Amino acid sequence: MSWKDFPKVELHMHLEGAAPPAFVRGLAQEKNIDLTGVFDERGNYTFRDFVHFLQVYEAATQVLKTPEDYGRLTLAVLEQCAENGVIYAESFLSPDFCGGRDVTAWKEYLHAMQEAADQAEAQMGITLRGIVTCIRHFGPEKARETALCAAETAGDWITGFGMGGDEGMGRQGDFAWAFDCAREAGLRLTTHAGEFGGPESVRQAIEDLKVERIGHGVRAIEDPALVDILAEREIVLEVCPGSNVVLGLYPRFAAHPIAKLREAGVKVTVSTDDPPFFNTTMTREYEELERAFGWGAEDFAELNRIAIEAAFCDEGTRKRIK
Ligand code: ES4
Ligand code: ZN
Repeated sequence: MSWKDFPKVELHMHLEGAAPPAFVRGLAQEKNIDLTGVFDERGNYTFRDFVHFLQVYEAATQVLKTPEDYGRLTLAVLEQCAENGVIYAESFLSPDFCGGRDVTAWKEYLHAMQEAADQAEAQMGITLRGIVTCIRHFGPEKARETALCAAETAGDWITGFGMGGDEGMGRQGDFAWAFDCAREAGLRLTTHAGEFGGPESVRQAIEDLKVERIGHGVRAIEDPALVDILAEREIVLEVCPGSNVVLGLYPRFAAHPIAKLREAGVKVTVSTDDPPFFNTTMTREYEELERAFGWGAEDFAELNRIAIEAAFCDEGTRKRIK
């Protein structure tokens, strides 16, 4: 069957990373910005490996200069999500690219994104919440400024704080100040761990940052005692299988540990990460999971129930999307 219209909840998506290539090219043309190296001859994003992916990603964000650009981006992304049956999404938002972590500028960008999200909700019935994210390879000091932006705008719409970027740089615990600051502002916490870092990075995320969800986390499978900890503490994994396959963690969907983690009692959910970069959509993730593991409507409904319970939103919103 086609999973396109099956209602879906997605917890792990990067807003700039979800920018449709045609949208980015359009803005580049309007502003006369040279994007050599960002796209291949077929017009898709192109990169060699994870670190190069992060560079291309940053290069593509050059076209996003103003709050208005971010409003347009939000609308373009939510259109794609809604077309794939997504009814509720959480997106990582980066003050680093939105005014360079200046609180006043950040509020303007945020306002534009929220207005676009309100419009998408009215027109397409999709609900968005924002997770402010710091970028690990920019270092702990910038993460601190990012956390202050997050704390200043914490509320009904900015509901979480997270960290992405190069997991090879520093340790999770180097960023504890930022996560403590965000927690004190009432924000819910997640961090990328166990993607390029091994199981130790997942342990550090839990112990040093005290997050309740983990972006990816899939390499916990290499440490059975850690898998038990994740299951016991009900730490939710935001698993992005298509992203992991394209970035070479696993050679194909059938080799991905999501099914084993789920069988071990870990709460797993499914997301796209940076959909056009990884040639994916939520529909495609479901199709591949069906093909690899024989998952069907009951399995996907269960993943969505877990995602709704783990969503960083208030109870009223949770009831509405149930
Ligand atoms: C990421 Cl900082 C960032 N942006 C987009 N995708 C990512 N994956 C890991 N870190
Ligand atoms: Zn990610």
